[in-house]
Amino acid sequence: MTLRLDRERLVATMEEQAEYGATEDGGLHRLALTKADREIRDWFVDQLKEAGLSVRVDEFGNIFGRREGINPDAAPILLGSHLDSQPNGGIYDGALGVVAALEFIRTLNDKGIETTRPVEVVNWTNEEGSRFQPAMQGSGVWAGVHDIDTERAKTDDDGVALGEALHEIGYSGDVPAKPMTDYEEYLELHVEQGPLLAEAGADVGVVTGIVGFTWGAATFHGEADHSGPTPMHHRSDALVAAADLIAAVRRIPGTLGERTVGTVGYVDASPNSINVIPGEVTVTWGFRDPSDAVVERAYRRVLAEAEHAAEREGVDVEIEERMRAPAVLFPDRTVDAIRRAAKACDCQHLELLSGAGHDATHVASVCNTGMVFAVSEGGKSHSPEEFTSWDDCYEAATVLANTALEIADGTQ
Ligand code: HGY
Ligand code: MN
Ligand code: MN
Repeated sequence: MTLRLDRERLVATMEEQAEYGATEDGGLHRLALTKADREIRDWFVDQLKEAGLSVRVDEFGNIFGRREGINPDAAPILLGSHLDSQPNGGIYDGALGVVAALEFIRTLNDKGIETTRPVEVVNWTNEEGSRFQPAMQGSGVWAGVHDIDTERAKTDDDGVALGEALHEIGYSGDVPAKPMTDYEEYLELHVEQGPLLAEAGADVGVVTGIVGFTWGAATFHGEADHSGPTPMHHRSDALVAAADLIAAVRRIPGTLGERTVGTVGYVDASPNSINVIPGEVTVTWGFRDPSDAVVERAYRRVLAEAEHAAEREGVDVEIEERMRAPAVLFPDRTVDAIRRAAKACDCQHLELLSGAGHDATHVASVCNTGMVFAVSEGGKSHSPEEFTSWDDCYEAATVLANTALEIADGTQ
């Protein structure tokens, strides 16, 4: 008999969380460690306490809630995702995974279900990697991929250090940011953020793994000068070099793998004045591919292209890789458990690789890990147009819950 959740409560909780950092056009602006992030974190801690969970916050601001099991020594299962958003992002990215985990706990409480294993729920710090890089930062520190002091020293565009911002919002916790015990499984529900489920007419996605990434920035140093009297052959125009690199980032994926993608998402030109030749320009790159070797080739290509662009324009260039995340494949036993739950819930499922990064990338290096995807209508994400119907949210949350119940060895 499959566990059914409280659909109304799931929807109401999703709508409630979407109020924190809400934008006029129905999106979310809830950057990591800002006031809106503090507010949603306070809200989340209240929900955990109301559900009877013990709460702890680690030194990197990751928030955990714990529901005891019949066997307190059994390795817990961990469910969750992230509550920070992109600038002007969507209301489902990350939040659906946290709310679905909460709904699982609330349903266990309603039905008086005791699980053999303890169940923990987590909100990871700074999954998005927009204000501070890298992405999946909190789960990366927790999994031992990143050094906590190095990450706490990272600064945003205004020079604010992450550790300071964490302290400012009151979430620099006292628990070490690392696994306090062995975990049996980590399960994350997330919106697909791509078009495949919708195109296939599937109800849910059974995620087989996540692509690898390289993210970085190239800063071109030219000479700011008057755009009028400076003859063309006297110029060292940082923006012209940056424009060359932007075109190259677009070209590189076509020469690599079928699934290679490349993006320049951030450009900062100074002094950014209509009649000044740009003196300094920073552009970022991001490449992803299912193969780490292809990601490495993309990285080498972008380095070479940046050097050539700088040479052609007679400017200097500084290059900094800000993130390298490995491609991961989830273990069969977890993928099988999610597939079984999808079938038990009578959901048409599609098996797919995630083109987006998730905290599961790093947690997969700590314990068995798997993901369930909910349908992203139109495949849009990281924008207010991000949309998943409540039915699709409910279906995917039910598959997550039934997978978790089986692994937590719940006795109904
Ligand atoms: O970039 C990503 O894939 C994620 O949204 N941080
Ligand atoms: Mn996300
Ligand atoms: Mn995202």
